[in-house]
Amino acid sequence: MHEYFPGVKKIEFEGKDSKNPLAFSYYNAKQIVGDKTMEEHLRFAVAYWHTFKSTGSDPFGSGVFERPWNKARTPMAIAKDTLAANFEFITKLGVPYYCFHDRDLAPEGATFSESIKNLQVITELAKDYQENTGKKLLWGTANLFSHRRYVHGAATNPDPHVTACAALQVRHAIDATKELGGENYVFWGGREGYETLLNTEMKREREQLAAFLHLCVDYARRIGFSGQFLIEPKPHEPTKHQYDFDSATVLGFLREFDLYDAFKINVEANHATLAGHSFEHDLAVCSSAGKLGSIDANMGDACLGWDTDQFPTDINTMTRAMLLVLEGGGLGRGGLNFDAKVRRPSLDTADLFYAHIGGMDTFARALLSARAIIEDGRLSEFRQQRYSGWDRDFGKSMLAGKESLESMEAKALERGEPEIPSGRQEMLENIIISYI
Ligand code: XLS
Ligand code: NI
Ligand code: NI
Repeated sequence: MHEYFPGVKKIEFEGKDSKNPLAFSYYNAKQIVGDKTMEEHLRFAVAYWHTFKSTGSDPFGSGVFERPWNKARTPMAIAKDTLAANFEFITKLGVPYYCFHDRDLAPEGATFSESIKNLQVITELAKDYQENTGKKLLWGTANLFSHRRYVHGAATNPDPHVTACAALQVRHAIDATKELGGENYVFWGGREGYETLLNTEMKREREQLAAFLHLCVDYARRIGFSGQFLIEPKPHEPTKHQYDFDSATVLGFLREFDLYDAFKINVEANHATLAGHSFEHDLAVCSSAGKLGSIDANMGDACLGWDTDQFPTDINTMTRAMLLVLEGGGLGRGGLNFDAKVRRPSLDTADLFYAHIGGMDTFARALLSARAIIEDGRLSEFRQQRYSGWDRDFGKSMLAGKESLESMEAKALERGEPEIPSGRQEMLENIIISYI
């Protein structure tokens, strides 16, 4: 069988003093951290689109990556080569999962039937690779944003004919995900949003999106797909106003249209920051609602206002993220999908390994630090103390609905002006710093 990464052997853990760029310094898959191995905590996935299909193109120039798996003469031959490269890559990297869009896996055909067939053929091959390598699918999704037919959106399109095309695509993407034992299925908004209200009826578009998602839920139930459905929020890009702006907006949308129980959220770090939040904020919104489904692990660039999809290297941010994940009971059937791409000048296939190794080591360190911070206990103790009034007498009684404005007023009058304590932010930040 052809080897696409001949210079690379299985990436091993060598410890933090290692100078080998093709080794892990912190990620030690079988190391026990608390109640699970690192591998079980982190559930890493490689994103097919960035790692294998990204060309390095930008608005100023076309593709520059000359990937050996993208060279065959027909689109289906390329798809087969790419599949081989994917399984070689995730096996050498030691990552348990991958994620794809239907169109990453198999090319669009000349007709709808051909597109469906292409996906089925590659899905069968992927199934064999999974069986032979033990690798698994974290999630699948449908690309409802690249093709010309979707310029005005998919489910939110002013023409239901286009929405029918999207339905066809999602149906087969769910089938492929089910066939491959995918643990989740993701809906990212793509072009579900708008450029100008001059040509847009927002009320209709949001109702269409909800009706479409109901069809998807019904279909998945009917065919017995047991994976978790996830929505991935993003505030802008490609459209100016994306309907799934952030996690809080999506949770409100799900409630409004009776979809709440059927979905969790896939939080992407760079999308949260584009929405003007921190990554932690969006994680906290989900986790406090019991809705944290999975994570697209990447980061943006503070100097650039778009989805730069860089590999995560910021230990401070990722430690705070892992704190939230651990405090919320872990990732469940979700995982950490590297929705991240190497920069345009990172031309070599070796760069794909360096990028993922860095991301994995960052999260391994973040996991270890977060676990140590939890064991230290000072942070949670401080927070518990800060709210302890709500666990006592009239705090508790107000929460139980047993007080009135009058009875609360009586308490205020009785107790007089409260003493106000410090929030201690800097002291708490120092606890984090001492562990990273
Ligand atoms: C784009 C999104 C996309 C989703 C999957 O910004 O992150 O890659 O994760 O459609
Ligand atoms: Ni994403
Ligand atoms: Ni993104």
